[in-house]
Amino acid sequence: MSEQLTFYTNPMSRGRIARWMLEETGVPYTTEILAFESSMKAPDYLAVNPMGKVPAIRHGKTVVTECAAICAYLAETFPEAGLAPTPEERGSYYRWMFFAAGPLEAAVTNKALGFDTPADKSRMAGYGSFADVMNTLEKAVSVSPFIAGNRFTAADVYVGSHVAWGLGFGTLEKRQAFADYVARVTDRPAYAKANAIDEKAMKAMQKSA
Ligand SMILES: N[C@@H](CCC(=O)N[C@@H](CS)C(=O)NCC(=O)O)C(=O)O
Repeated sequence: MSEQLTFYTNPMSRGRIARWMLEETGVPYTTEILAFESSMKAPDYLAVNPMGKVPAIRHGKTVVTECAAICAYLAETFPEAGLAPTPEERGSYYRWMFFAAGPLEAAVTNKALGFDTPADKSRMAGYGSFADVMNTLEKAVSVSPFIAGNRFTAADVYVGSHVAWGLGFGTLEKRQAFADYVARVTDRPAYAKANAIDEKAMKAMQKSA
């Protein structure tokens, strides 16, 4: 019997990245929607993720937090979905997934908070500067149709989510290469389905608030 898969999320969060990945795998899962500042900080959930943040998944006895790790875990655990990298894709797959989880996330967050690395201190910052990150990301999404090569992988769920959210919220520079990449990676039934589920959940939460 397959193991129980539980998804902890809030529809107004990065949980949407994990939802998209779950829908890409096509495996059944149950969802627990948590409220910021209440159930997300309650002992039951802190036992799952001591950070008190979403998303998280529990698969049997295995807990995975961090969107990038959830994407990679699901791709490897459900290889029939075809979203894990081939040996040829593996380098770019991990390179850009980690780049998005580290330098990109940090640069975008700091910029949104009004901080950019002083030019004489960029050596100390893992992401260098916001400009370095934007230019590098533009090259990464332009050399091949997908981030790891010629086909869609779990790395596109993660990197594509960052780029789509960044363009949507205005935290990423508006560049044609970013918009083209988002159009390529989001043109998928699982993306539409995941968003429809979260939009519905979000409206239900807002109605009951
Ligand atoms: N590094 C984490 C970030 C998770 C995160 O920051 N989630 C936010 C929502 S987008 C959250 O749960 N915030 C609630 C809080 O910090 O109280 C990941 O990639 O999964």
